[in-house]
Amino acid sequence: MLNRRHILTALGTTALAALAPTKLLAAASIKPDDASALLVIDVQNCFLPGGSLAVKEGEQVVPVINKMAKAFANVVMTQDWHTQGHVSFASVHSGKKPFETIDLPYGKQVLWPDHCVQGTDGAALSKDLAIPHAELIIRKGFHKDVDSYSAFLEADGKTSTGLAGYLKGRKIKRIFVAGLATDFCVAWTALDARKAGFEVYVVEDACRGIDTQGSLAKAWADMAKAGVKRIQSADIAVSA
Ligand code: VGL
Ligand code: ZN
Repeated sequence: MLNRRHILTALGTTALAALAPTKLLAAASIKPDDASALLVIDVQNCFLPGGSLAVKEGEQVVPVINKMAKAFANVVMTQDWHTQGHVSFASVHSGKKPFETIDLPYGKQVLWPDHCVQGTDGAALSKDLAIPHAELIIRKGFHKDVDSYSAFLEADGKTSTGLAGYLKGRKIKRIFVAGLATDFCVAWTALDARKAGFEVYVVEDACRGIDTQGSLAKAWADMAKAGVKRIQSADIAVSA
């Protein structure tokens, strides 16, 4: 005869047995294919500890990205690449301090400390990135009077970097976005990738944010609304 305790134990075991394989599968359920590309956004010295616009815990994305990149046949990296005296620098607007905003012809612009000036050490990619198979490095923000958080479109909303054309030419359909910073270059890139018709995943633990004036929560809300999928690096299968 089964008493109440036996029945509960039996149920418990069944429930566990049923859960375990599902959980294991869910742990790495996304397998990048040849139509997938990883976009590694702005993992540059200026955004890392000691940099002029250091993102909190920014260095923690590097090992996560290096590991994840092994799952991708296609990897593209970006570099924020500003002129000296770039319009996004607070230092060129008298009386303005970093993290304040101004109105520019193309809209509202957050002002930043000088960062990622072309050819400087701060603009270099982190030496700890280990992605030798990355096939393209795209630079952005190189027009003095226009910023470009997005890897696809400059902040005027119309000047293309050419990245969508490149990816479409390579028959890429799915974009996975990682890097710095979640609420600026990662989010703007993910949103523009959606607008360009790609399926888009942002890998949360492979990104870190700046979070000024509620920007991080807003970025995640905007991305959710646009159909960007929020995933973790453990969701991606890295085959042996
Ligand atoms: C970025 C602020 C200014 C970024 C670039 O990479 O997210 N943020 N320039
Ligand atoms: Zn910048």
